[in-house]
Amino acid sequence: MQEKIQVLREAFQSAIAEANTEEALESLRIAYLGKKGCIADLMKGLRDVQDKKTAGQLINDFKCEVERAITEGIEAKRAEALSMQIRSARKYNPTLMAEREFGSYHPITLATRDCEEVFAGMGFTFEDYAEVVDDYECFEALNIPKHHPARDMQDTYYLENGQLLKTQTSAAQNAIMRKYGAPLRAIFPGRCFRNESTDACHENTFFQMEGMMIDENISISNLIYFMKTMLSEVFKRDIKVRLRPGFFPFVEPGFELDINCLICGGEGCPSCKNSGWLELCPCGMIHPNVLREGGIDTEKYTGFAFGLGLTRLAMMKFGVKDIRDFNSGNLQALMQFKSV
Ligand code: FA5
Repeated sequence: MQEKIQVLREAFQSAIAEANTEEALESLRIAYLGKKGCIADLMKGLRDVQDKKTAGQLINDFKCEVERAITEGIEAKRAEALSMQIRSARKYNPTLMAEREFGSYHPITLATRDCEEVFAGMGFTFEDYAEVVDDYECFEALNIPKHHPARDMQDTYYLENGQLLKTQTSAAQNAIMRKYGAPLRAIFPGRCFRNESTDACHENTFFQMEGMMIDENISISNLIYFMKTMLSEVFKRDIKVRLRPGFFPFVEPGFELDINCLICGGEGCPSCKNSGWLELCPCGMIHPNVLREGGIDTEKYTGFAFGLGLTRLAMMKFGVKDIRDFNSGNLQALMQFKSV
């Protein structure tokens, strides 16, 4: 019996060394431990053996050896398969990335970047400013004292603590003058809030981009040159503009710069309130009171400022007929600008 077991043990050892898969190990289990397997045969042979106890013990030891070797082999194979799975899951798979849907930049972000690029090329710095400001920043520093009728033009959201939601990017003018002094060239885009009834060209939340240039001998011709350059570079084509007098207490003289509506080509449509023109960029020479309030020497320096309606510019640039689409969160509408 001992010799028989030794022959089987050697055969088992070479078979298990070659069993590379869990299936191969399972086949070995059936061949050795199954009902009709080698060990069952050995047990049947016990009938013809005299020292049954010793032989039985030998068979049992061999059976335990086989069981342990097969169980350990299967566990090792399973651990190996699991770690392969984890490794391959971590692998970067470029084909999966290609199938994924990516978001896109908001058209106002795209328009802002275009403007920034144009102004950066003309030596302007780029500033950020708060959305919650106080009465001084938004009005008083801009030559709009309390009870001035010009306040009515901007229906303001006041907070309980007396602060307010910025109605115009001009609210940053004073802080920027105080921060840099003169000479100065800066643009500062920002979100503005007004309690307005909305229509195709009015939103209660919209973007403006303010710009200021302060230096010696700055005149209206500089203002007109910068406005024209900015618009022709942003739109990359000839567009009709008109300049007409406009009143803002913080500029003197003040102008309204309108753009010929690019949605209807000037014929009149809801996007331009049927006038064929869209108010886009009021501007003017900064009022001496405002310069003085910003700590600028008005004997030496003059400057211009403008308040570009960035959301309206994005409407015209991308042919969006209704300004409300920008804040709608309608992904189908916004995703169209993916490849712009
Ligand atoms: C102002 O806000 C002035 N601060 C602009 C300015 C700056 C004048 C510096 C002179 C010097 P106004 O309220 O007109 O002006 O707004 C400026 C531009 O913002 C408008 O021409 C328009 O393009 C845009 N705008 C104003 N209100 C809305 C609105 N409700 N929805 C969308 N765009 C608006």
